[in-house]
Amino acid sequence: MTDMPLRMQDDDDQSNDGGNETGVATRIRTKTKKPSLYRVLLLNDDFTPMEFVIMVLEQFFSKSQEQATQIMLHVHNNGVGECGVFSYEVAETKVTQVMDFAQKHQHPLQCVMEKK
Ligand code: TYC
Repeated sequence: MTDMPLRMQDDDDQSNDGGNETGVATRIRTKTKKPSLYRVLLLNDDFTPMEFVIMVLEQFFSKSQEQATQIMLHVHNNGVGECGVFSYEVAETKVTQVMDFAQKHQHPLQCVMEKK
């Protein structure tokens, strides 16, 4: 989509400028930007307990016990798996929450984000 053309405000020429159009030029921006989306991923490791990963998926990604178990097993078997898709700010918050929680419990669980 293209911007609207320049438009003169105050172009009624009451300003004694002899038609010089000294009004303020304004541009109406009509472009809208869709926010970019980011996948939040969990990475497999050999040490983080399966139950802990399930808890992370339930607590931070609002997954049911069944969904959480499926995602955890997918990560366990494939090395990586998707927890959800979010705006940049939300994805960044999720990654920080998971990494802080894992560190607090001394598990090496890794959580990353990637642009879709
Ligand atoms: N591989 C881990 C185990 O056997 C379980 C695990 C699953 C770890 C998913 C991390 O993101 C992960 N205990």
